[in-house]
Amino acid sequence: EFERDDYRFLEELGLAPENLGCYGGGVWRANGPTVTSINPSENKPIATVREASLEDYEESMKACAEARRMWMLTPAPKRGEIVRQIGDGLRAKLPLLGKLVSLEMGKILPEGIGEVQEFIDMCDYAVGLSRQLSGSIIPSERPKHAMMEVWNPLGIVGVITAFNFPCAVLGWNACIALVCGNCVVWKGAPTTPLVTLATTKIIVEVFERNKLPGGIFTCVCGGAEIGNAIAHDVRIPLVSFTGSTKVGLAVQSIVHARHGKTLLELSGNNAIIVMDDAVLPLAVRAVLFAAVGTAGQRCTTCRRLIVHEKVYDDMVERLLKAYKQVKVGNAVQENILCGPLHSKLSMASFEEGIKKIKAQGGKILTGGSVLSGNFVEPTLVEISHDAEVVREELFGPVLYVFKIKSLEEAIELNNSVPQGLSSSIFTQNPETIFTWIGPTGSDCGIVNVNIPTNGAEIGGAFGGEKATGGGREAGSDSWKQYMHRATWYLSYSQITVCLDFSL
Ligand code: UN1
Repeated sequence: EFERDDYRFLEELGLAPENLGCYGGGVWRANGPTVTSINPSENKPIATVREASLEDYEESMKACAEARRMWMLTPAPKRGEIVRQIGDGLRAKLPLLGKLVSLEMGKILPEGIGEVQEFIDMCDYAVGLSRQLSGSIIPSERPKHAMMEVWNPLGIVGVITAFNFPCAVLGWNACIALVCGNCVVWKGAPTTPLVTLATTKIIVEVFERNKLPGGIFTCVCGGAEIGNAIAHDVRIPLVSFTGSTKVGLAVQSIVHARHGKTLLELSGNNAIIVMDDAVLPLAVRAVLFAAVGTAGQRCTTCRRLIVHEKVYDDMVERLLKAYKQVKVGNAVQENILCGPLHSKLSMASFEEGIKKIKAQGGKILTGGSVLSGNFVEPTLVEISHDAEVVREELFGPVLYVFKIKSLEEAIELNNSVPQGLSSSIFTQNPETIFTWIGPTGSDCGIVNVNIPTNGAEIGGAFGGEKATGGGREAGSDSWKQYMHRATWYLSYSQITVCLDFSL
């Protein structure tokens, strides 16, 4: 039993002060080291989780490999029905799980709830998709021959997620992977194990109720050792990884060396351009939400603001006013706009980042300091666009502001960083808009007009180019990455037509 009253809701999510962090083959077990989950708003422990050992991982993977065949042969719409029930399970626990996301990750409550809602939406999306995993019939050039393209499951998909979206990112991957006929092996972030366990409990309850093999969904709490095991595991044809560019690159090289596939969602360094014809009040609100929301810990967070010289002073002044009104505080409390940074590690990189900014000639317009605990001031910085620090992803509420003279200059700046996730322009001019979204415009995976860089919907394909990794998750045709394409050629003629050697 939890001693603190405000942690007692965790019992309704199946959590206890001490928990086992590995679910494999329908069994909870764990023999690895114990980690303590910390509430970043207070820097106090919530509960402990015993992580998976490599032996636990191996046991779980055996059960997963056994379940694989049965799940691949289950008709896709039947798999969709299971995902529909997972959505119902999440709906029933929405307020509680949302609160846990907020408590353990440190994002504000509406965002915690929003994250679980995104998972529910993904379930609905995947249910429909389960009846639309269509292939195609392609005209054959040979008489009495048919050519078809069909999609089959890969078998097992590994999903490694990050602390900043501890619940929704599993949803983007698992909902699609499951309806596509794959078993899922999930490693959540080491600092958000309670969200991992609570989410797993909701999912596996559905498999158990439907008397399906427990190996279809596996959860392994752990750190780099488990991540490494997943990357090396030849039983896992696809590894979907969300995290930093550096770790993503390492995962990619391990998986590719064994001819596996990867789906990478790596660092972003997203810019908003404000042109001289922009509706400024709209732009200010968008920038505030994109740069300060989630305390700057989304991969889609706006980190660079590129403003036309004609509206530069006005825009900066309005922003400074808006920044002063931001309430920073305990994430689960009401009316807070900016919660804490997630961990001591995040705090260290914020402080390190501010030092670098100052050393590289950055001028802090507002913020720049630690308030107390894990709370930092939302920060606005004027700095030269070629300062080294601008090329890196500082995972906190720090925004760099630049002045430009033309659209060409703005696009060049937008595209000048290694990352290529999200981008946005504020303008009312159709020519500017179509240049921005066209071939010589933004080089990012997400190209917005008059809305923030964050807040992407699940119906579209989510992901980015260059150092962001090139993967696309959630909607559109992202599902194809979770399947193997087979091209079928069939002859229905008695005569051998293949003697034509020109083919
Ligand atoms: C992330 O930060 O890892 O566009 C993903 C957004 C969200 C996804 C963010 N839908 O802000």
